[in-house]
Amino acid sequence: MSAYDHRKVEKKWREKWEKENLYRTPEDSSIGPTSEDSGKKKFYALDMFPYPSGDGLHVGHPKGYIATDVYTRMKRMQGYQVLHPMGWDAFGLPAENYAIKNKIHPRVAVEKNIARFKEQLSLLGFNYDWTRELNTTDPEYYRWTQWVFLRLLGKGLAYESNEPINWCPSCKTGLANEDLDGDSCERCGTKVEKRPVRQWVLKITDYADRLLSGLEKLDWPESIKESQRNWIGKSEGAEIDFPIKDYDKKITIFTTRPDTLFGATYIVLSPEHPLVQELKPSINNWDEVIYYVKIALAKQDIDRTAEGKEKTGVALKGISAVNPGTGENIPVWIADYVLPHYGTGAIMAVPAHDERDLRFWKKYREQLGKFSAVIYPDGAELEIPQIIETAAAYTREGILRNSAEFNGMESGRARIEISKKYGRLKTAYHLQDWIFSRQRYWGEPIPVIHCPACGVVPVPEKDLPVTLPDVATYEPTGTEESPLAGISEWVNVECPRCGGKGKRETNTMPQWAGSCWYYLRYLDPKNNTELVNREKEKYWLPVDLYVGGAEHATRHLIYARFWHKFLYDIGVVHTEEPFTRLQSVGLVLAEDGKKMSKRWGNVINPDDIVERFGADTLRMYEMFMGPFSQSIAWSTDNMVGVRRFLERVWEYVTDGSVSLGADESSDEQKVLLHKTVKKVGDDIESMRFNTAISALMIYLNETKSRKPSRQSIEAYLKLLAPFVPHIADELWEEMGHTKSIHLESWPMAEPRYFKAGSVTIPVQVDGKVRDVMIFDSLPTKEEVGKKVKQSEKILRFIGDKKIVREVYVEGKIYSLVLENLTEGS
Ligand code: ANZ
Ligand code: ZN
Repeated sequence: MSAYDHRKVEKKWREKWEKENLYRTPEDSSIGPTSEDSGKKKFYALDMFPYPSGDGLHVGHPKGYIATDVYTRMKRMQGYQVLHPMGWDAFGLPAENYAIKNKIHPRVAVEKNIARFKEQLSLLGFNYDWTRELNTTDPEYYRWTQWVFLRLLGKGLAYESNEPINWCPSCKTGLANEDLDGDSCERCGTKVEKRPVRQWVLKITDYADRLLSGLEKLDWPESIKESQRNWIGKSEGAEIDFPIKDYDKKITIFTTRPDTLFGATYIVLSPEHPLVQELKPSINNWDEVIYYVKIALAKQDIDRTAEGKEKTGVALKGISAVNPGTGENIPVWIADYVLPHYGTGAIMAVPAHDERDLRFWKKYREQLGKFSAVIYPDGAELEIPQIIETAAAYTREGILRNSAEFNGMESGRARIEISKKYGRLKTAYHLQDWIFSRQRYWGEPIPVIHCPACGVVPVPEKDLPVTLPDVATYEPTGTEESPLAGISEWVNVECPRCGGKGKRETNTMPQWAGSCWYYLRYLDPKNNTELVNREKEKYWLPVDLYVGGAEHATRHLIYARFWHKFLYDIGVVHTEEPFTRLQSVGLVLAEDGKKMSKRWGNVINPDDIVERFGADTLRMYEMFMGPFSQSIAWSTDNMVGVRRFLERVWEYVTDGSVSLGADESSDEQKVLLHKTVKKVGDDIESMRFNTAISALMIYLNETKSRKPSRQSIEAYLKLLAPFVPHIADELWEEMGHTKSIHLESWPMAEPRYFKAGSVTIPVQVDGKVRDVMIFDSLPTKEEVGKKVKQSEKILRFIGDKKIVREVYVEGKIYSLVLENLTEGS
């Protein structure tokens, strides 16, 4: 047979698979009682769908897609009903900024980019069911995104707010906290400002606790779970009320250390705290106060709270509060390190037991008076002068002193007792509600109408989708209004409630909206009466394997879990979590070790690699590079090594030496084959693709010189098929099969060789392995020795010689040393 020509082979099989719809998942697999597939177990593998950017794919992008492709191909061969879909996440800033830069309508740009992405992906031989392809910018898709918004609105989980938000002066839009990189816009790097802008907000905080506890059951990388925990930031503490002297008002503070109440020396409010305005008549230094407030408002949270930054503040002169424990009057301050959105936006400061409070006290000590320590380490003393001098507060737990009836109590109990007497136990979350509107064109219109008489009126469901109109300029206006505001025919509508003159909401949804629920739409992409059919949802959910980049650890993966839990609450889905198992993909770095980017000129285009070396080589190489979740630099040399391996496979199968008769493999060959079957299956299952491929390479090396049996070659090709689907199908056909190898069943590692816990012990004679013994469980030296003496192979090597030593390394190896006639003589 001719040499391996990847161009010919790959084109042939791609066309054939497409013509035969090899990878189409039946629509009614679960629900049609007549469907022959109805009883099959399902496997739903999901890739994080891409933004179709204008640059096309580089070789790093498909790494995750190759992994799910390998995985699902194996699952299909193992008899599962597989769902492996793909689509496009095409709303949002990246697509819009690209369109603006290149002066084309975003819709046109997106269409063009999708066509390009799809063409590139199709070269890689993926088993996607393209009949389920979806696009978040398709009105038939975003109709349901809008539908979910209306449901959230109906349940009081979407609301309008006018508080200052993050504003990117370059992208000219508001941003959620999650969209910041420190104090800068994550998209363009511009430092963001605080601006009060009318915006829509989703009450994700109502789900904080469930988002946290739900993590426990998930098979996700620990690092991603940890980022979510940190992002949610749950803190158990208490709220305590401090009366304001001569006012019928109180200040409620949040603290994680209510046990330190008797040491609270002053109160600090955030500059935004509403009490600041309310107390104005009694504040003697109002000019100074208002000046400080103004400056604080312009700052980013991160600049206000950063570790190293010096903390500043201003006393509210004329105001004092009463420490409810000691009954003493204490000063009230404002300081920008106290954030308005956390806890109650007010704190009690305890210099003896909190580092930050101590540093602040040292700075303003003349105005803040004396403080005392109230928590003591068991059996030890604390000296205030020493605390001040070393700036080392005692922040640990201990025994209470100077705390009236709580003296002698331990911190743990005091926390509860003091909270009960002076306030209440309270849990706080750092997570904030999700700023859900953008002042941009390219997003889902928010489906509400503002009516002067009725207020906010939801667009009736029957009128969905509210489609994006065409505009002359889609560039941001910078006026806190989206470009949609300029299209009066679109904006001015009848109020659905009173028939009066209403105006459409002109803000659009953030780019994360469409990806909050897309995995549901794949199950039922053409349904135009509901988001997803209940039976299909029941069959396919949850997603069994979700693969994508770790950069989505907080945003996408928190938002999608939030929407899913909401959809669960309103009965659309039956599982509490969408993604059971998550696997992150490591980056493919450029050959120079840098991130692949147009900026560095180090991008490798998959089309070129496919053309020169073949998609199978590219696929196998990317899975072979190293541990899947690690970032690893591309190496053309190593890729060429993989190509050579495939050439050797080609020769091995096509060189005419295959024995077509009965299986003549020796026991040793069988052990190797079954070991390989077991290893490759287990490794794919746990996404250790690199070691699966090594096992396939070792197998070929060790069997190449022998005459292969038909059974063993067939099994071997099946193991290769998920990685290199084109060449595998070609060689399969070459062996006389007419049905695609991808519809064959996965080889079994025979229990005879691979009982659970089975042990193989190589046996050496004078340092060379001559046989392998198989046991059901860990054998003793006697058991191995007995079997060794029955092995014909071993006996042949022993011949007439005497055995001088037998060494057994438990579970590893058994060695015989024979009498050496020349030794020592
Ligand atoms: C008194 C106290 C005494 C505190 C002490 C700590 C140690 P986490 O762990 O993040 O929940 N705090 C409360 N609200 C705040 C806000 N809006 N901005 C800035 N700081 C705030 O931190 C909780 C602690 O951070 C609270 O407990 C409070 O200081 C401060 F020995 O109260 B603590
Ligand atoms: Zn109205």
